[in-house]
Amino acid sequence: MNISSSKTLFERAQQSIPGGVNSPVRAFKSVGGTPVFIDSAKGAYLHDADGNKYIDFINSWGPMILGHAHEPVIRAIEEKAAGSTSFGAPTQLEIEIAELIKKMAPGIDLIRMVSSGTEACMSAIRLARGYTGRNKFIKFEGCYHGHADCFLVKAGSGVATFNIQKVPGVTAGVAADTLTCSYNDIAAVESLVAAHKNEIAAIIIEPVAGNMGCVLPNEGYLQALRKICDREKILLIFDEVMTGFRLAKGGAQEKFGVTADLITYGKIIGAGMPVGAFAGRKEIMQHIAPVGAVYQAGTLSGNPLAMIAGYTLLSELNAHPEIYEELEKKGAYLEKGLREVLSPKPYPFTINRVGSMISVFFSANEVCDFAGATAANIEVFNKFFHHMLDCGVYLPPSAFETWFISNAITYQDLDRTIEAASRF
Ligand code: KE4
Repeated sequence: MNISSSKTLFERAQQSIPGGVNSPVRAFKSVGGTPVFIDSAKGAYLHDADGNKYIDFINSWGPMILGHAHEPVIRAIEEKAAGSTSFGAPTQLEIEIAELIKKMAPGIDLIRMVSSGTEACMSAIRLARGYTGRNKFIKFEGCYHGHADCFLVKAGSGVATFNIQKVPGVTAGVAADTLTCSYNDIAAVESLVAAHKNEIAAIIIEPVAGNMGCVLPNEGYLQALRKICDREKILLIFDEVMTGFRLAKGGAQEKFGVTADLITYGKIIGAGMPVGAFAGRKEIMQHIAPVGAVYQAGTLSGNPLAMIAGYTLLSELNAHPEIYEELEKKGAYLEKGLREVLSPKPYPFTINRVGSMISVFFSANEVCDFAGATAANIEVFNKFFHHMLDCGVYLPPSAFETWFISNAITYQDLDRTIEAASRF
């Protein structure tokens, strides 16, 4: 493919932006090569600065569940923008999206909007600490909850992609309150809880991990975490920034039948506009200012453009639950096709999938935690990534990221993706 414009733009970008990108994982640093600069997108397709067209399996890292430039969302933003982009004052629309989310997802009495998943997760940890009076929390190796200091300990996503063992700038003091153990190992959680009796405010988890590639919870794992939290009076926080409104209307809580104490959202609830949120029962959420003393704030929290975009997308998902069945069928079709065409290849592989979240690991073993993900053959993944990109299929540029399927993708697109993989 001719990507000369992207090459020129990347050179230029690096003169003014660190690494030429505004988020590290976009830089193709781990897969190598030049990141393609995107000019526009519509439905399931991206168009880069050289006019190349790609089938998109990043979908802005999750938000574009109904595809790019989804007509109703674009129209809603255009209309709303005419009335200004932000007021910094309360609006009826914020009530409407809050009431809609309460209708769609379990376990929510109150929800606070913020502007990113990082803000949502860091606020949820502060609230858990303020509510319990405890300082420590447990996160899982390979899980990513945004770039707040306290989360940058054995984190996934870009931290794993670049194998950053210790992030400079994160102080020992902050890291000391972050306890970690491997995903899917309930005994490890029990040991941490025993060693830090009455010190742990929360356990935060991606109920389906997407930031070490797609990794599923073992049967009963989430339920076991729920039991430990109930027994130890620890708050269970589901980070549903990726899974929320993607795995089901009620996200992972609905899919796995486990209700968390706090839930964080992002991505889909903004339909590609900057939105995050944290939510939960009133007895916890009412500790948030201005009702309680746990301070949290944001200039653009709940701004009308982001709210109307999210409200429009969520309304469609709420009204058409059949979308989730369609996404499941498309995910299963892609998984089946990839298994068929990759089997005769010289590289062992395994595929993890939940609904429209899927990952291919070049490993002979099952991948159920970060150790398994890092043991996979990254070099082969990087070759696969570039092969697929040259075939017009845009996968996440890291072995430690899940792919996202949008409902705008057609079975013809899926066949083209499978055919491209058959030529690897
Ligand atoms: P943001 O601050 O990037 O909006 O959300 C942080 C976050 C929190 N929780 C989960 C489960 C997430 O996946 C994320 C962000 N996801 C990454 C993709 N792995 C964003 C992509 C990027 O960092 O550029």
